[in-house]
Amino acid sequence: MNAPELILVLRYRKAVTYGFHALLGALGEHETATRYEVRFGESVEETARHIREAGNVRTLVLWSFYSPDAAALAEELKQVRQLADGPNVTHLAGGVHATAEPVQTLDAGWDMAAIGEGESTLISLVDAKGDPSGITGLAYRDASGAVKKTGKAKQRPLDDFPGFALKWGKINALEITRGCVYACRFCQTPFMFSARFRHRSVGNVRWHVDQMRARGFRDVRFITPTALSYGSQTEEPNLAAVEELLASCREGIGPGGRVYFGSFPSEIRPEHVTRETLRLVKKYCDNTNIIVGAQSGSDRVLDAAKRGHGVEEVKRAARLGIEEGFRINVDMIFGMPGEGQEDVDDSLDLARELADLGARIHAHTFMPLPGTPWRDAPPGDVAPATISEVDRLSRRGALYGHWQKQRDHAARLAAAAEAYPRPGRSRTILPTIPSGADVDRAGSAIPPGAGVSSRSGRGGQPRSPES
Ligand code: B12
Ligand code: SF4
Repeated sequence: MNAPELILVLRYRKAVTYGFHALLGALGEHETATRYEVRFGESVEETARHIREAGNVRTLVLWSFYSPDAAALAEELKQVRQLADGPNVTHLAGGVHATAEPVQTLDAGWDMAAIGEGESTLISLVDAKGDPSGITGLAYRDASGAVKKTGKAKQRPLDDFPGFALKWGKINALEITRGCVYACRFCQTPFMFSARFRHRSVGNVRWHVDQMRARGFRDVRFITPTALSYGSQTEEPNLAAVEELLASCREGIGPGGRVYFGSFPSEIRPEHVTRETLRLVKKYCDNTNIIVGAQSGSDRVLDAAKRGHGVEEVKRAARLGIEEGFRINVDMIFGMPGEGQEDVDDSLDLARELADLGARIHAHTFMPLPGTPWRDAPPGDVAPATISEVDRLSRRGALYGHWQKQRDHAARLAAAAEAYPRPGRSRTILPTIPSGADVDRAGSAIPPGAGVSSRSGRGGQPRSPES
């Protein structure tokens, strides 16, 4: 067999695999003249060993991570470089963090950052045997040290590429929807992919399910920003499309197979929870739990975050879900920008009320995530009194989550944002006190455009994080 012209080494971590599997799915179906090999580095040492064993062959080391892990992975990158390096080796980081913060990514030591969707970028790099010239969706430093960005990565229909990597036996939850019409200020999804939904067709989903069944896989799960938005282009669910999808998956996976919808790794927006939607899930799916995104017990905070729903919808969703026999897990974020003590009390009241109903709270500390409108917000913190109440709920088994670890992540992300200011954009979007602004009952200001009863976030058109 001919020697490879290009080696792709994936720094492969179990925590974040879906993005890599989508990339490999695209590559596996792509016909190229380049002779390449793919190797998985499950640790620093294994990654370095693959690089060493590549000898002088052109080697692209691929990294994929979310922002809270960026600092730790920059340390890993240093270790890998100490163990194995050479002029033939290029370290390329992609995914949500590299997209939002390409300059930080380059400064942290990566040779190139991939911005946006990676399928077309990666197959073009493989066709070009690793040479980035003329390939869109990349950022790197030129010979003078200036950052060069090569334009927007191609966004193609989801049906154009498989959702996972059959060729390498890497199968996971299937991405059925990319992008999001909502514009929640703590979330990167609409800014990363676009403020509209792109759905995988039912026929294409069914092809994946058939492939899974043929290989002995029995559980079908979905990646989607909002499960009941499948097939819709607006905020209204398209239940006919959801039913067609679920019926086809149910049939495809066959007896003994299981379909999960509205549970890990996706969730349902509270206002989409109705008896009709719950019964649809019950009819075709196997999940006994549903994840509902609530985020706060304060309407003021929900409006500032542009969630597009209120607290009442959350309570209704939990009640209906429990009445219909589901275990309800409710996501809540503490420490969002502008949150005052009364808002925290409202959130704790909601948490207690939901816990009494039988729901479980998945608690998070607000993190100012790169690529979101609240990237420059202060880190979320939780007062000691709140911590003891949250602890009490968790001892009852009514609350869980990594909210303590997220406080550390939040502080680190805020420091990184300070170190990389975005002139003219930074704090204008936060609930600071402009003159003449409405002042809420807790005395803090309501940001312009985020009035108490407004639903200004609904269907908003977010700007790209780098624009
Ligand atoms: C599924 C998911 C998870 C899963 C991941 C499971 C797994 N094994 O992969 C789990 C539950 C573990 C998870 C955890 C967390 N998550 Co999460 N998660 C998601 C979710 C819902 C989908 C991500 C996904 O897989 N999409 C499908 C794939 C195909 O897309 P992708 O990963 O973006 O990859 C594409 C591109 O980014 C690019 N790409 C990716 N990597 C690379 C690498 C190279 C070399 C190239 C060229 C391109 C490239 O190409 C891919 C194909 O186009 C998103 C929200 C969303 N709807 O997108 C949040 C999201 C990614 N998560 C987020 C966060 C913050 C977290 C947590 C930190 C939260 C927490 N609870 O503490 C944790 C920590 C995880 C960790 N250790 O790093 C944020 C990340 C924002 C940021 N800037 O960091 C997101 C965007 C949600 C949000 N709030 O905005 N998450
Ligand atoms: S509904 Fe909000 S939180 Fe969920 S993916 Fe869309 S923008 Fe993000």
